[in-house]
Amino acid sequence: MRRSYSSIQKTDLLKLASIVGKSNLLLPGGDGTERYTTDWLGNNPSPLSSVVRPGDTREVSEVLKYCNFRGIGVVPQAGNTGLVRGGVPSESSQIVLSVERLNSISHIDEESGVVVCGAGVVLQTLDEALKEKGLMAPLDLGAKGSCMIGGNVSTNAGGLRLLRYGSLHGSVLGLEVVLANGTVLNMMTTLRKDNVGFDVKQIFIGGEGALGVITAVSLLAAPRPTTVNVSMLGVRSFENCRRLLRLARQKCGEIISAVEFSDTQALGLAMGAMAGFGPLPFQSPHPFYLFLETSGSHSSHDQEKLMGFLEAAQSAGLLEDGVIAGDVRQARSIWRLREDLPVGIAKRGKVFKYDVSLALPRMYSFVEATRERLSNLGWDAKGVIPVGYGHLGDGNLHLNVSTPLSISMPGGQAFLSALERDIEPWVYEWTLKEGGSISAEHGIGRDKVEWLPRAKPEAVVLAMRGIKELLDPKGIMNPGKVLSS
Ligand code: FAD
Ligand code: 2HG
Ligand code: ZN
Repeated sequence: MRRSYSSIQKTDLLKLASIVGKSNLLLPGGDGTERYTTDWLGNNPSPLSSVVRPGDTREVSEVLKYCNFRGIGVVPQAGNTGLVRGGVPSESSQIVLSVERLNSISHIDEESGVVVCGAGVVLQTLDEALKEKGLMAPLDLGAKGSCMIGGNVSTNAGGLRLLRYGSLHGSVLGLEVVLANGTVLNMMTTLRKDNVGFDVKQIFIGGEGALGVITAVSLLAAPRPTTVNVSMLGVRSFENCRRLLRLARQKCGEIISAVEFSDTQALGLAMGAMAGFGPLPFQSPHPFYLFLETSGSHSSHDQEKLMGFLEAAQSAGLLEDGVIAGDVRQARSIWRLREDLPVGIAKRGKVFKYDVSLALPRMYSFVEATRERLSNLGWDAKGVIPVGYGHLGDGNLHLNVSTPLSISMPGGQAFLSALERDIEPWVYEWTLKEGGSISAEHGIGRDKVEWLPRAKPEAVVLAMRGIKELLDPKGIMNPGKVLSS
């Protein structure tokens, strides 16, 4: 059953302005709403939506209470770097609720490593504040300069170091959440252990704004490593990347903090499209690249282990070439080659993105199968290039299908629609047939709503709907995302 939502009247805007202050209600046309209604990939489904920017939990509660009463759809937004159209409105009858003003870090406890902060703190800002106390955010991603902790928790973001520090389901200790009717759930514990009843906060971690607005977070930070080694290895085949991962686990297990990979096509596309991307630190290209980071507290111990791994890898014939960063600047430029891949690839033209978990032996087969399919259908001759990269250590592949066109170019719309029909539903069917996940870390958002019921058992989807109905009976929270209404 499709719900109906109220259209927004002038009286609604006056009421919202009275809650958050006139300057924190942005109206389309002149107030700069575009950066809130357009997502990172350039999708702008509802340019006419207004934006409300509450300054504290009480204001969030007042806004939601009013919108719930009026039946106005609310789209929570943090840094707006999401990749599945979850944080932008799909209709002008929805408003964006930005948490960007909830940006204070209230407390960092050096002894326990717990940090308490607002949902609008930018991840990189949080990490820099933690650094001063010898601590580190337990997650890291390429979007760290813009994404915010509230958005990270709401998407259960994975990123580059999940392999070492685990998911946010483990490192988030407490949350403050405002429900659709304005009720504030205070679950802001800073305790490591708390088994008093159900752990209700968990449903908001990865809740994608469909159940409530996260306003504050208490997070267990990690001790900041004092020795970090970053290396980039040239590898002949994906099979050898897997062998190297296994060997790295054997030889450097406890100090590994990231194992990422990219195929040569992904790096080639980014280098071709983005000025300043690269060059590669090798004489000649290799079919695959592995990015391996170790982190610890004893430099000679870590280096000895890393060298042991590299020597074993060389003797086993698994390595074509390799570099180890000699200083922080070199480490940074190696990491940029991996972290900026989405940025570089997006500069070429429209990209279709698929974020899947697959068993390692089948992970790269997905890219190969897509390449074969699109080539058989003649798309390679039209400049369509499927590439693969991602979080090898977590079994999370990012298949990106890059095109030379954007939607606004002449013929772009027809070209891209026809291509999309040849990619989807095939990619999702392939992933599900292999027992994989159609969303490893980016979420469902708007992009995969139709696929969620096929990716989970019916009884589980019903339980999800029951939770949604209980917490948001009028369906105002992020309408049309995660679960169809
Ligand atoms: P937004 O984009 O603003 O929102 C994301 C979702 O959360 C939306 O559904 C929104 O409604 C909801 N939401 C936001 N704030 C709240 C809140 N306070 N309460 C309730 N719901 C809320 N993701 C990864 O997992 N791993 C990566 O390695 C990674 N790398 C990236 C690299 C680049 C260059 C880019 C552009 C994106 C990357 N992402 C990655 C995707 C994205 O950065 C993450 O999903 C991130 O966690 C989103 O945070 P945000 O603050 O931008 O959230
Ligand atoms: C990454 O790991 C991000 O770089 C983005 O999750 C992946 O853009 C993508 O497909
Ligand atoms: Zn990723």
